[in-house]
Order: sequence, then C-alpha cells, then structure tokens
Amino acid sequence: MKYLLSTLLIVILGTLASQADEAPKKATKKPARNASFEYRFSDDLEQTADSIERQKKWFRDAKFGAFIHFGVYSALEGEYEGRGSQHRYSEWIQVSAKMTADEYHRVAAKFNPSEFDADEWAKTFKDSGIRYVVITSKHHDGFALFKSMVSDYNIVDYTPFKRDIIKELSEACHRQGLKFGVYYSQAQDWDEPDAPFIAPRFDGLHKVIHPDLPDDFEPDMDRYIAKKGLPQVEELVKNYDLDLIWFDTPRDMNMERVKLYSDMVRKYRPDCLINSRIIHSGKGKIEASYLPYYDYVSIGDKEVPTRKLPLYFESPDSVSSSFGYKTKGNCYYHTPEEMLHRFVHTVCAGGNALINNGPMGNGKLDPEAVRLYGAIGDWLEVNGESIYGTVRNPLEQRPEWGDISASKDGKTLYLHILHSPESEAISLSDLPSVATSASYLANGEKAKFSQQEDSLKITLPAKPLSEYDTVVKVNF
Ligand code: H79
Repeated sequence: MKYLLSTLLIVILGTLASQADEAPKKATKKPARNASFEYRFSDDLEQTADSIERQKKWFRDAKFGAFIHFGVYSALEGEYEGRGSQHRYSEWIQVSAKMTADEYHRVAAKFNPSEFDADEWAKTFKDSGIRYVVITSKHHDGFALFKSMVSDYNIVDYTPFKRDIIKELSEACHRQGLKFGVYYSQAQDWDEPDAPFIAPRFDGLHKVIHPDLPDDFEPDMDRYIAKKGLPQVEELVKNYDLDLIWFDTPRDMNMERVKLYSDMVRKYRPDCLINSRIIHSGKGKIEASYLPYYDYVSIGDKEVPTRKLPLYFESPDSVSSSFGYKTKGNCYYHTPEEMLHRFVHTVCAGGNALINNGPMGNGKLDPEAVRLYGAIGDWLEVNGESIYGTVRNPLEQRPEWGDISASKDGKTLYLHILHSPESEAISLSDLPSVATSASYLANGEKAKFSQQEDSLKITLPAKPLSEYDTVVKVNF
C-alpha cells in the first residue's frame, strides 16, 4: 500500500513537473518585446544638423524641465463614482472608470481651477532650478486648456473658469526666463470617435465612451487629423510663443500624418523643438527615416537610463506614480533621494529630466511636488555646475558608487557619489589623462587624491557632504 501510494505520488508529481516544464516553452513562442537601449538606439543614428542646432540653442544646457499634467481629470483625483482608482494614471480616468462622453463632459463643464496663478507656478519652478516647462494643452481626453476656434471643448468656452491657461502660463514662464512648451495628444482623442483609442485592457472602448455610435461605424483617423488635430496644432503654433511641442502615443501614425504635424510646426516656428513621440512610442526601434521630422528622443514614461545613450534625449519622469494629480487608490511619491538620483543618472547618460507634477483641481500646485522640486533645487544651488551645460559621462563605465558628468571641454569630470562606498575611497580607472586638482562642490575644499597611471583614487570625507549626492570636481 505504502509502495503504491508513493508510486502514485511520484506519477502525480511527475505530471505536474512536466506541465511546469511546458509552461515556459509556450511562453517563448511569443517573442519577448526587446526594449533594451541597444535595440532601440543603433550606433549609426544621428539627428539632422538642423535638429542639433535647435537642441543647442537652449535644450541641451537646460537639463531640468517641469512637465505638467493638468485638466478635467485633475479634479477627479483618480476616481469617478467609486471606480477607476486601481489604475496608476489619473489622467486615464475616463477609460479606467469607463465614463461615457456625456459623463465626462458634465465633469468638464464644472472644471473651475479658480486658484490658478500662473506667476506663482512659474516662480516656484524657477526657484527650484527648472529651466523649461511643458504643460498638457490637450491630453487623450480631448479637452483643450487653450481657447480654440476648432472645438468648443476647451477651457475658455466650456467651463465657468473661462481663462486661457496656456496663454497665462506661457507668458508667466517667459517673464521668468523659462522656456515654454505644450504637450498635445496628436493621435489619441477619446472625444473624437474618428481617432484611434489605445487601451489594451479594454475591449470596445469606442462603444463604452460613445454608446450611440452605430455598430458599423468606421473610424477615420485622417478625418480626425484634418478636422481637429492639425487645426488645433496650427492654433497652438500661431497663437502661443512655443519653444517646444511634445507629442505622445503615436498609434497609427505614418509618414504622411507625421509630415502634416511636423511641417505645420516648422512653418510657423522654425526654432520650436519637436519630440520623438510624434512617431516613436519610446520603446520601439528608432527608425532613421523619421529623424528629419523630430528633434530629440523621448525615452519611455518614467524611464531612467541604465547607461549613456548615443542620441540626446529626454526622460519624462514624474514625482509620483501618476502624471495627473491622484489621491485615490494606488499611488506613491518618490523620496527626495530617489528623485535626485533619477535626475542625476538621466543627466549623466546625456539627457534632460522632464519631471512631472500634477496640479490640483483647484489650480494650486501639489505641495508634495513642490517639496520634491525644492529638494532638487536646494541641491542644484550648490551643485548646479555639475549639471547645467554639462555633457554625458565620457568614460566607458558607469561607476558602482554613482555616476559622472563632464564639462563641455572635457577637462573637468564631476563625480556624483550617490551611494557611500564600503571603503573610504573611490577609484576610477581607464582615465585618458592626468588629474591636476580635485575639490568638493559642497564646500569648495580640496579633495585628497592620488593617481597611478590611468587609475585615480579619491579619499572621501568621513561623512557625505551632501545628503543625496556629494560631487567631487576633478580637473585634468
Ligand atoms: O501623459 C502620460 C500618460 O498618460 C501617457 N504618456 C505620459 C507622458 C500615456 N499614454 N498611454 N500610456 C502612457 C501608456 C498606457 C498605459 C495603459 Fe492603462 C495601460 C493604458 C491602459 C492600460 C494604466 C492602466 C492606465 C490606464 C489603465
């Protein structure tokens, strides 16, 4: 009996094991999506000379931008009638809570951020060391934060607030010496049945949002672009002093559609930067044929590079797990240390950090976002030399104790000590030249160093001089 039982057990376990063996085989049939940086950026890619010139006017030196997600969704804070809060992005509430167009319109018609003060926003950004601002002029919900003759679904014509946020903020930013740009959802527009909707976890989204659509309705993206997308982009580039335009989620974009948008921007604003999401999702392979139609590469949402990148780029990060203001359900904020480390790694990889905040429905900035910007700003006040106007780490390796940025002339390295090393010293090898001096940005005092051939050793102070990142400036 005992023998029989154990044989049975072996047989059962054997069957389970063979099933377990089979599982990964099934999974490998579907090729894993390759989103590595090596796959996305082939080494022979180069932006056009025009794009590099546009980048060099201000973008490459700026490093720190404020992204702003603000709109009808800000007032819902990630939940509508008890639904939708399980999803991470509050700006997606219309989809997460399966709101019909009528329901969302009713919320929009009450949107009244009466405490909005553009000068207060711009001053807060400026005081935190931010150099440019990019705000949602229209997100996927289709609602515009600017006066539009193309669609009355905009803040001036549709709400009791009646003021043009894009106009007020662009002027306030320029008064503070900040560059100003807008986000515009060129492909997705949930208010327009002709536009493509992307929501992998929701089938039949068109019918959920627009229940009266006939069953045989055929979306026509070109009709949407002709009637709303392109004329609104024309309004933006004609009526506002834009330094940058930020497109997103390029579902169903093709060469013809990309050209329409890109040509429109360049016709009115030859210096205005265009980001890669006009055609590139952030995670796919970068196609050389599209490089003439945008100026720089946006990497993935909230993505921090793990290595330096061959093209100048921007990381759309956020102070929290959402972009729009969210208090309901799942959400977290980064700690000041995380935020600063993400920022420093991005700059050392050769890019800008566009760090998002979601203002509140009443028009005030989120105090938690202001606090996190402030932490970066305080650090920049002392250590800004290691960030603004620098270039990516020129050495082969990213060190385990942190990261490295460099002066444009290559004669100075900034060593960012993000993690206190186990020993009291850090070392750098494969250096192409000889160090002549070293000092701490935190207090200007000399740092103890020694070099043997191509290997440099720096003896660190007993305690880190800056809370999140002690910078050693080394001249060669
Ligand atoms: O504007 C911000 C995002 O709203 C936008 N890009 C940044 C800059 C963005 N659009 N789409 N996506 C990001 C990716 C889509 C995520 C989703 Fe979901 C996963 C949509 C549906 C499933 C999470 C879960 C959000 C809604 C449900």
